[in-house]
Amino acid sequence: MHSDETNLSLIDTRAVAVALRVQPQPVYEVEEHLDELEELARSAGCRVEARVVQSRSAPHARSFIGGGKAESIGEQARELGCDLVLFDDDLSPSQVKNLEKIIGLPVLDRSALILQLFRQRAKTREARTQVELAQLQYMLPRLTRYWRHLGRQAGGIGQRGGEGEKQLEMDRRMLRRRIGRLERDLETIARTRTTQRSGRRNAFQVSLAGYTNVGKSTLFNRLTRSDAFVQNQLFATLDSKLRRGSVGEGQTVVFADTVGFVRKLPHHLVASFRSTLEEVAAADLVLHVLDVSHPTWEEQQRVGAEILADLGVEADRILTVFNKVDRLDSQAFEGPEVRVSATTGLGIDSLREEIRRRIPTRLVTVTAPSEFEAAALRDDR
Ligand SMILES: Nc1nc2c(ncn2[C@@H]2O[C@H](COP(=O)(O)OP(=O)(O)OP(=O)(O)O)[C@@H](O)[C@H]2O)c(=O)[nH]1
Ligand SMILES: [Mg+2]
Repeated sequence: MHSDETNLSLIDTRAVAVALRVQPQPVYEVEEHLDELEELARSAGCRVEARVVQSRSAPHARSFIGGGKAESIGEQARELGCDLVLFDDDLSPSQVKNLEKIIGLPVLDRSALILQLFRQRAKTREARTQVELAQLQYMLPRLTRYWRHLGRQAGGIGQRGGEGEKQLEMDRRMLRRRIGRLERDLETIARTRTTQRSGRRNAFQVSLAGYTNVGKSTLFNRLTRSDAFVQNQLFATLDSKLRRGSVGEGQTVVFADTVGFVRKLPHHLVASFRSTLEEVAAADLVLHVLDVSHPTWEEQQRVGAEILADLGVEADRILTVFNKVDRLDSQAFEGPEVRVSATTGLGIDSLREEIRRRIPTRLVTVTAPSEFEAAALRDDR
């Protein structure tokens, strides 16, 4: 079996997006999270046709939003010709099953959506293996006949015909086998990576971390004069990329560009991206990049700081970089922080200087004078 057999596709699908507001959560916060869910959906190729916010004092145990509400969402979704219903919060496997039964369409929660988006993006063998593993582990307890509906479009699971429990059991067995295989593959890949990493340890490493779409790859390109993939979409980068860059005064460091963070990052995803994230964490210096033009950048900063703390990155190894300052009027954002614009180049030299200041002296590389400098030195004598 090759990996496409377990693939789903959200490309050209339409959805209703649903959020539960548990009082006293403010309405604007629920709407902001839905904005992001819609953005995640868009990045995966799925258009959100309608939004529903249900207020309750607590989630409904069986159906999360309540049976009556689920029924009306099902009707609305069918009227709008939708293919699926997205939930902003994580649902338990039994909630997914109950909701799908009531709604009559596939139900995806935020984690499932993020996993699907990652699946579409992953390019290198390691990223593909990591994402597929995370997705299958997530799907296994949630597998219902409704997933077929999506699987069909990509030649996915449930293709051998037949309905009912027997078919489901076959699908589950197939997934378990595939999961075992992927786990073994990943171990092999991780061993190779560790060997490669130990060979690189003499250079000062600087990794770029931060919320998705803040401009990490754009900044990476500017610092290393390269051409990593930049796109106004969530999770444009999934594969880490390493490259040397100059920080002035003849010194070079190794920069690492990696996957962005997002709030409510699925637990499985974090586990399978462990080796990628460990590389971020193992750097000598972590640039925590923020998009100061984003309406919720402060919340994104909190999410980023939590993830970095989880990964064991101490505060003194973090340098906060305020990006996209070109979008603000200059007075609006003052302070001693490192403020840059990766697109215009504003503040990049001070950033380089700031990085240089953090390189311990034992690592300062003594480079031979260039021919030009050598000539200048001779002339001096
Ligand atoms: N105005 C402005 N736009 C920027 C700046 N830096 C990046 N962008 C834009 O922001 C968008 C996202 O940039 P990326 O570099 O792909 O962001 P990223 O953090 O690598 O995103 P992911 O890989 O998805 O996590 C692109 O449309 C960039 O052109 C900046 O300094 N100013
Ligand atoms: Mg990127």
